[in-house]
Amino acid sequence: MKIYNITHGADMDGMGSAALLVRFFKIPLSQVFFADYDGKMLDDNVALIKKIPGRGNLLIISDFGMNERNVQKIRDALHIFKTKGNYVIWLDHHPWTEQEVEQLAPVCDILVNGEIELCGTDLVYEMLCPHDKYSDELVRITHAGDFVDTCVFRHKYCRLKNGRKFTKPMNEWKVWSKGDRALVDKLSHVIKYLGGGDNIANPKLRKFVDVVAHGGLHSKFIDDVNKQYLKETRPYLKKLLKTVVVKDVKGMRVAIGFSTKINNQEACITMQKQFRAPIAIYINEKSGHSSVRSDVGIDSSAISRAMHGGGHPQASGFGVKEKLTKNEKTALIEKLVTLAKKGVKKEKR
Ligand SMILES: [Mn+2]
Repeated sequence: MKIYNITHGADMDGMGSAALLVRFFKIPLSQVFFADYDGKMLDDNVALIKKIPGRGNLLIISDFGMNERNVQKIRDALHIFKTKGNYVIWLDHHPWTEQEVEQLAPVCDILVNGEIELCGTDLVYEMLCPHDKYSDELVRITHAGDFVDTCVFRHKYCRLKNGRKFTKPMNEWKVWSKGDRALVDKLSHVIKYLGGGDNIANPKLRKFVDVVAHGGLHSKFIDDVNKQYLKETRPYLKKLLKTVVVKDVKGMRVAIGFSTKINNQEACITMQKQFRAPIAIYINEKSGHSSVRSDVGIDSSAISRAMHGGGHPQASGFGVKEKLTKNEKTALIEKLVTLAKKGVKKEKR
């Protein structure tokens, strides 16, 4: 039996999930693949699933969600894989629609989705892995990264133990310190730097998974890549700030900016701070991978959903065409503002 992992390739949650599986189940890196929501990577993963030879294998899909465009493709691939006598465990924490669950549950042996207090790495750790001290720390940091600026401060952390759920107040977990924040930022820089390129077998990301799997959360490798990232992205951060347009939506400032190379989270947080905007939208004008972030209490995910993406109330993403012309950018800004006016909600607290 071989274990394969397809994990979300864009953030630490996906990487943390893969690292735990590599650490505890000794999955060879050649059986770890990265997923993203649109285009080539999704098609390549679908092709991969169909092609996995033999029977009795296990595919674990982690921190990767569903959207309506992908359901049929993935369902068909998993159906072929399962019919050969293989197994599928899909652990996701993003919300799925009922139709998506109905479509995919029959082709999974275990399917978890819509878990709002746990990240993907939490799910992998609690449901599949033994525990050790290093992994506790890895999971704690990954959780903080996935819920950065949102759930970290207001939610209780919740764990599944012996199949039962119980919650512990966040402060008992000491989830957040300045050092944690710096590490979370560093890890997301490194993933940004090593990732991209639409390669589901990206050797650099595999190397990163390997380092993190084997105790390298605080390692020279990560420090060095981070330094390189900071050096190379400084001009792009400047460029971003020059392009920012601020619009008013329901009395709230929305900052929309264009650049490339910068980590999406960092781009949004920088715009939010610099322009005192509760909502920020970053368009990566080269790759098209775009992000929406909003302050706690504001649900901005409708913008991404309307753009055929998805995500959480305070952090979501969508794709746009690569290399937009000036006119297309203006039109995109108008469209985003219209969608924001229609969909952004202040949450009851
Ligand atoms: Mn996640």
